[in-house]
Amino acid sequence: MRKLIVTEPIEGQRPGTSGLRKKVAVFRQANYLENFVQSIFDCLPDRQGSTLVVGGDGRFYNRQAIQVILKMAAANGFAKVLVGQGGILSTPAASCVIRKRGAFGGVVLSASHNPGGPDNDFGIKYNGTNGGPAPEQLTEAMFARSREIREYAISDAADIDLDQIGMQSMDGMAVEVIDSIADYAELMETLFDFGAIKALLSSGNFRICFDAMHAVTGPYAKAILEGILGAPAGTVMNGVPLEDFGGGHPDPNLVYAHDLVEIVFGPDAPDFGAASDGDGDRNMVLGQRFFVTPSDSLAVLAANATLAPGYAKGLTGVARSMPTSQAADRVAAKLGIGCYETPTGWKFFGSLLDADKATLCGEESFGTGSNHVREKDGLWAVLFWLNVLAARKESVEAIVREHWKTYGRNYYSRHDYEAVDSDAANGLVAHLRDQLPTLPGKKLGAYEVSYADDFSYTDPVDNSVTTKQGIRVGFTDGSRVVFRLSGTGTEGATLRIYVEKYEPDPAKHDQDTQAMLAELITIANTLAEVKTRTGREQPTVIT
Ligand code: VG1
Ligand code: CO
Repeated sequence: MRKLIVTEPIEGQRPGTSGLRKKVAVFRQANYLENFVQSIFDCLPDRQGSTLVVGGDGRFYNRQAIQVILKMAAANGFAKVLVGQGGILSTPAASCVIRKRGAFGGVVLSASHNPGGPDNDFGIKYNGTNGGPAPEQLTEAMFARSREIREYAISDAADIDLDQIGMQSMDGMAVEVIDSIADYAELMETLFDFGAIKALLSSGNFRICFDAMHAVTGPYAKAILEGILGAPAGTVMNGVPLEDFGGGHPDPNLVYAHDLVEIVFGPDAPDFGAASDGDGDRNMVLGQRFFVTPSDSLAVLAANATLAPGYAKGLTGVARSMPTSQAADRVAAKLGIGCYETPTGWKFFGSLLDADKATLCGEESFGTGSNHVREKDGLWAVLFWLNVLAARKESVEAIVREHWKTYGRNYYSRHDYEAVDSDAANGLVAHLRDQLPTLPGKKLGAYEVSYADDFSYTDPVDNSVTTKQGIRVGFTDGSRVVFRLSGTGTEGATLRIYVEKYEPDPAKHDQDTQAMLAELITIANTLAEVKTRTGREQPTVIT
């Protein structure tokens, strides 16, 4: 039976870079989840009689939240919900299912790379009919709704059996529990040369290792890499999703994917290593004792895209988030295709992909994707690399080094200062903003400032404007430093400083990244008064 429950607005339900993320304890407060879900539904007036997709990354509270969402969907007029078996859908798989099944939208439960478990993080976001994250105007409308909500609708029906594939019913609404992997695996097969990848993996002289970090990609990677593509059992490590990701940060970078890093930089290193994050949308790609930066990965995939059947016709354009290095821009220029610079977060790529202005998109934060879905996609990136390796029959390192020779190398690093005092972080950004008008033309060490601004973006498709997306200081030689505050953290503020230096000379392509960037890092720290304002001597994480 449908019930209306009286509630009060709860503070702080503004979605960030990728949905609403809070500590589990916050989500478990009375009415917290219900208020936000009703705020989502209230912003979707056309939902009556439509189909919703629901699934998550399997972290702690996933199953309970899904039962609540199903009951609220039943009471809010949805005709049908498709839910991943066990409540599992990786973020790219959720996007795939929404598109393939023509659903109205989807609710994705994930805090992505943030740690999980009772004392850690949970998250929720809404994806639209195109399979992509709700755009800013919609997430802002949901937030506005959360501030005036007075009641929510929920069914008092019994829980659904999430493990039983097939049709069930809840208060007149159909609930179909679907295989979490099948639709996604089928899509991958249409994009890549599975025959060539299979031949490579079974050739006996190519070894790979995939670290699922105890997160959602485990079953997907096992089914596709070990199942369909015939990689040896054990290729996928940490492959069983755990509610707390084994206590780690499910964030695929050189710091947190340490199990994999030890193997890939060890004495018996495989030819290829990869990892993905909590919800399966990020990827890290490694060759034998060789790290590929995410910005380079986007550029290399763009340059080699036609080797994969799904992209054989070429790309219409590439898009990257503003802090991502400009390596992809050089490929786009050479290919004579469009190149777009968007604010951080996948929601800004949606309109470009829908309008076919961009085919590939990427972010420096280990995110790469294409128009096959409307989310970044970790396992897709891994398969793309394997397709390129199978076609070129060269090592990862050889391919990247040749890329640098052709296009020059963009040395790149990001320094994060996590859980900084929020007032101090806001003060730091305000101080940078104040300096902007005085910077152009100024000499800072060996560098001369050519422009300094607070990044503002006008979407070329719908003309929506998004302001204050990060402070950029560009130098006359093409180097850049960028500053912004994270929109995914749940504790204080996280300051991110992105540093990039372009080096055309192949004789200088073998340097240590931090050493190459040392002077720019000092300039950035001085401009932002990082030590005095944050009280920190060193970044928490360097990627
Ligand atoms: C971070 C990354 C951003 C990414 C976002 C979501 O956001 O910088 O590039 O899109 O996480 O990724 P922020 O605001 O903390 O810098 V995921 O894999 O956490 O959904
Ligand atoms: Co993620």
